[in-house]
Amino acid sequence: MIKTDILTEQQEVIRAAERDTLRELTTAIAPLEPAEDDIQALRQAEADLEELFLLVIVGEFNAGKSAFINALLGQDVLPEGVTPTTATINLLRYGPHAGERQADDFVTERTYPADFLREISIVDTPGTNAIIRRHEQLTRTFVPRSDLVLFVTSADRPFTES
Ligand SMILES: Nc1nc2c(ncn2[C@@H]2O[C@H](COP(=O)(O)OP(=O)(O)OP(=O)(O)O)[C@@H](O)[C@H]2O)c(=O)[nH]1
Ligand SMILES: [Mg+2]
Repeated sequence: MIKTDILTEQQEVIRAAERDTLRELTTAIAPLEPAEDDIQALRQAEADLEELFLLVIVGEFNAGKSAFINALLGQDVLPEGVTPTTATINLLRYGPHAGERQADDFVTERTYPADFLREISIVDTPGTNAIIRRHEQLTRTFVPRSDLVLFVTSADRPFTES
């Protein structure tokens, strides 16, 4: 588990207890042959405890979402560009080395050794008006789990339809 400065010792204890409860529940329901969705929900709840704070960045393509994240981290972690650049959802979390892994067709998992990421994982998303529309995954998987959603818009075109 990644140690954070955000939680107090007592809150860490509660988090550990909650994780144990989820594991017990997973074991307890196993003989009942639960649906895959239910098992997945428990696994996700456990994973969400690890990833305490999830910041999701959304907005149109070319709005500067990736640039915003790079500025936040003070390093060029994510590719930026004038054409639709971010093609998949990028889940960025702390790791001792910079790394990238294609989790599935829609999600790229990246690690980066920035201290900021020890406390907060960041989700960079493809622009909402890009040609390829793959927002279902985002709306279904990441927005409900997020603690903060930041909408980035360009001062050039602040109130477009999308
Ligand atoms: N002048 C200026 N350029 C910026 C700013 N923010 C981003 N850019 C540039 O605008 C372009 C688009 O930025 P990105 O960060 O790639 O935009 P994005 O929202 O991630 O775009 P997609 O990944 O395509 O959805 C890049 O060339 C950036 O370097 C800004 O505040 N000022
Ligand atoms: Mg981008």
